[in-house]
Amino acid sequence: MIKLLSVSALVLLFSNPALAIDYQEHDGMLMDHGDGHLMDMAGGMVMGQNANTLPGGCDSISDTREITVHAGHQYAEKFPGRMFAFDTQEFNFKPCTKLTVHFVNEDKIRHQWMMHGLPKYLYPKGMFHLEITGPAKISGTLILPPGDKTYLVHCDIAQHMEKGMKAQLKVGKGDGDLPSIPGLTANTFADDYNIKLPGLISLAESEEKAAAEAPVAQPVVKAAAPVAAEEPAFFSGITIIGLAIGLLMAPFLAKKYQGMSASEAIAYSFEVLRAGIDAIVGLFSSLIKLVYKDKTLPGN
Ligand SMILES: [Cu+2]
Repeated sequence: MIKLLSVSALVLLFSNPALAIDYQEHDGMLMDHGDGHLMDMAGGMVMGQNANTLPGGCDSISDTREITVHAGHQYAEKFPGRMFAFDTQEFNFKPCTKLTVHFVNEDKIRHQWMMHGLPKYLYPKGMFHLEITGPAKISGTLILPPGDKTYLVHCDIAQHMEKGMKAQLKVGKGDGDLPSIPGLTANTFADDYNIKLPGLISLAESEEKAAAEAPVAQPVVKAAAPVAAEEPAFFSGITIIGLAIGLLMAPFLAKKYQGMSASEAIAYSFEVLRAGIDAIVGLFSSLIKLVYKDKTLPGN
């Protein structure tokens, strides 16, 4: 019974946040700031709102459409390496369509549905733009221009497009495809997710081997040689001499230090060190005398 209760408690605990998501509705709260720019106190924003003015070349509204676009992390899960996405990557409408977009941001961060390339005489900066901090919904309306053209739709928050929040909207037949649209067009910079770690390691090793075996241009070798020579070896000659002296002295010193206090031991160490240096200096000076004995200049 207790087990059953705890299981139900766990189920409740983990299912509750999913049930509790309450989308804030911004459509009734927006204030019109003119030029199609609408904002509300909760951070919702619409730019390029146009429900009435026909773009040049449109005799009438050809079609009236309403779409709901979801945005969020979960829509990127099917796209390897991507973090954010819309639930739709391609939209298609007739020229001169009156389009209402209901934008649902499911993440607890800010996202945009921003369309570029619209005629600037009608849309400030050529943009139609919905923006909201989620979870929330916001809606806007525009009238699409005439002609066949492909428009970029993306989220302009830093790195969100690069991480996958990118789509294309084709009016009429469009005029081509945009790159790096998740699941639709090839990445501008391709990633390879099929290769496994051991594969990557052997690839790196074979590249290293190939680089080592490859004939290198002569000047590069010449320039690199002195640098390589200056690099200290892990065990230099001095280190080995030091280690040898240390090992030889260790039993002798251990015996000497027995029963000494710390200060006595330090004082004694300095005494030994001084004696050692004296001995080495003496050795060197006698060596120098020996070497230069026969090389005295004539007349001296
Ligand atoms: Cu975003």
